[in-house]
Amino acid sequence: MKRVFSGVQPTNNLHLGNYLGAIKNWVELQNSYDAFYCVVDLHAITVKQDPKQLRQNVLNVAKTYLALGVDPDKSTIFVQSHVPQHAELAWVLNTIAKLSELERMTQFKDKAKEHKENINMGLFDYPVLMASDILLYSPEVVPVGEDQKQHVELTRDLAARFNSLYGKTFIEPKPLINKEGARIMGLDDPTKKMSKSAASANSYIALLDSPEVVAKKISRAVTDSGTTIESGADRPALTNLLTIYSLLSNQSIKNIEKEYAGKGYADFKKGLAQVVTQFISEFQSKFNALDDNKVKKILEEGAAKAKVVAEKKMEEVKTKMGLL
Ligand code: AQP
Repeated sequence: MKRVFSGVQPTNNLHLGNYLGAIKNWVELQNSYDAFYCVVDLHAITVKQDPKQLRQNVLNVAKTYLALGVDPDKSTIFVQSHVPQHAELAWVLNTIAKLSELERMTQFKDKAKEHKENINMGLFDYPVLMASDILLYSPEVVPVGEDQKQHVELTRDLAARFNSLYGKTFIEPKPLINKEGARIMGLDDPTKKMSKSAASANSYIALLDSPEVVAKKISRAVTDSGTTIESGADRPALTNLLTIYSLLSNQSIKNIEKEYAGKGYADFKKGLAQVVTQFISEFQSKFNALDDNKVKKILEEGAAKAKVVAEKKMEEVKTKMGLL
């Protein structure tokens, strides 16, 4: 059975962009692939975290996967730091990754600007750790949002380089990126992607926001000049809101435009708030019903399964490289 691997950083509660850009795909893929879905906590610590909050976030991200439909009977769900081979392979790949290719990574450039006081080696090396996460499991595909495409391409380059130096060891995985929803934009600035560590919470809709907060954030969302409810290249804010509406309600953007023809932004935002609230309420009732101890058990079992695969691959890497 072909494999799929992906992960999310527990930097905060997840938002609609994480769901529509990535996790929605995971849920479908687990039916036809051997799926490995990880909570990538070692990535999260590349920016400063409060230990107590981080522990809670790791558990919340795992619960979010489950409440969104990732099924532990079909998918291996685990925490990155529970499988030490991720960090071990990252060291190995560091010896073939080039400084110049890491300097080109746009996420590093953006995060370095955002965290000027803490531009640490981990932040710079993030893509190599991500390559290790992926390559340990030999997946054919990696479902991600548009922002992670560059990192998956680097992963392919590192896999090919290792293979040519030491013989065929890694599969070169392909990024799997949705046509719609691959880049959900910030509500307060449609030129920036929705991000869970954005400076303003008004930028994102967190899956754990209350219905009141959702309605408030949507009512404050930036709109374009003009008054009609239409998408288009010159209307980035409306296009973003229509995309969210369309993906959560399973209606085409054309149909939604027709429904709101002759109506204004207030009506549209009210309708969007209803669609988002309904989705979020269903999600939250599943999330709240999950028992923390049962989730921890799922993560333990997931790590045990992941370790079997990761240890085998790491042994192969060491042998190929001449490590005794
Ligand atoms: N705005 C987005 N639209 C579509 N997909 C998105 N993803 C993130 N933001 C959007 C996808 O969600 C998955 C998990 O992302 P991540 O947490 O590992 O890191 P990220 O890409 O850096 O996401 P955030 O929300 O912006 O986190 P912070 O603020 O902590 O850096 C990935 O597949 C990503 O593409």
